[in-house]
Amino acid sequence: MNLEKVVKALKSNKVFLISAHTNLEGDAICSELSFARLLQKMGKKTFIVNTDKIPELYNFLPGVKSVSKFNGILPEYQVFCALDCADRERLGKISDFIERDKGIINIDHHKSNVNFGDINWVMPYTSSVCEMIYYLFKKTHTRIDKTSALLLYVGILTDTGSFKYSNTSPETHKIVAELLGKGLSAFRIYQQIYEANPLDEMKILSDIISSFETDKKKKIAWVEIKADTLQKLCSRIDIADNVFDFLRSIKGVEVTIIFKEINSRETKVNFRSRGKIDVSKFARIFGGGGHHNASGCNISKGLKDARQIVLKRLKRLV
Ligand SMILES: [Mn+2]
Repeated sequence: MNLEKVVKALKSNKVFLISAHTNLEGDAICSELSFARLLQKMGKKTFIVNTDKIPELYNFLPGVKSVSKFNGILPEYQVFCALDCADRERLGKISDFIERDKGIINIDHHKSNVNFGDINWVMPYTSSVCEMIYYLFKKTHTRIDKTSALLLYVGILTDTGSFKYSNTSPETHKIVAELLGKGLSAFRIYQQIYEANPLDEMKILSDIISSFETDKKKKIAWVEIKADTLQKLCSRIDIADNVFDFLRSIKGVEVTIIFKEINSRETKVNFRSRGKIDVSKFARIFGGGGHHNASGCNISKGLKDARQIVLKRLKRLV
């Protein structure tokens, strides 16, 4: 199994460079931090470098200061580890700087993963990469201390939408029970992540939510967010999580979408499905990817054109 190959590579090398996808979120950050802690416990040297900056929301996580934003130069390393990335492009700019003669370990749970590494450990039906890092702790017989437990917990919590998405399994709950047993407070962690939103951003969020639209059949619900609105939102609040939580609660809606205007020629599109439609497959039509129930893509069109193209194709499926 590829887990064994990963363990072997970890044991036989000394210096690891860890990175994750652009638009960092809970699972990406927490899997990096917990993976680095595991490696350090194994006596290894680690660097965490990402194309993007960590959102303010996650500043409370232990070890977050050890994470750097890519500045064009990579530290000396032996093995590159990509976490939570379905393909190299998801790494962003940093992917152009990975040295060819060095190995890549690809650890991911996206169904659309293209196995771009030299070692590919991909578990598509796992809640999160953090759940996979938990398995790595177990496989290497490394003790999970309270800090590692917190990191793994936050990654699993956020990637399962607080244990409500379809990627939540009995196994996930067993793991989480063990992690909480290390002395974590589920209540306090929830408050830190979900109940500390700044008032001004909540007002913007409520404007975005109240602007939602649906198709005639009421199977698709979406919002559009203009570039200037996006700029007003600092990184303290996860807009996608909040908008999708609202839209998906509408009875009968199969697919929910957020169209984000990057500029007049580019739109970022995120999809969530209730299960009938494989939005990973749908996003791939536009060069994107993701999971069966959560995916995204970038379309080289303005907001209005992108919306029309996507809805036209999607209406045929719902
Ligand atoms: Mn993930």
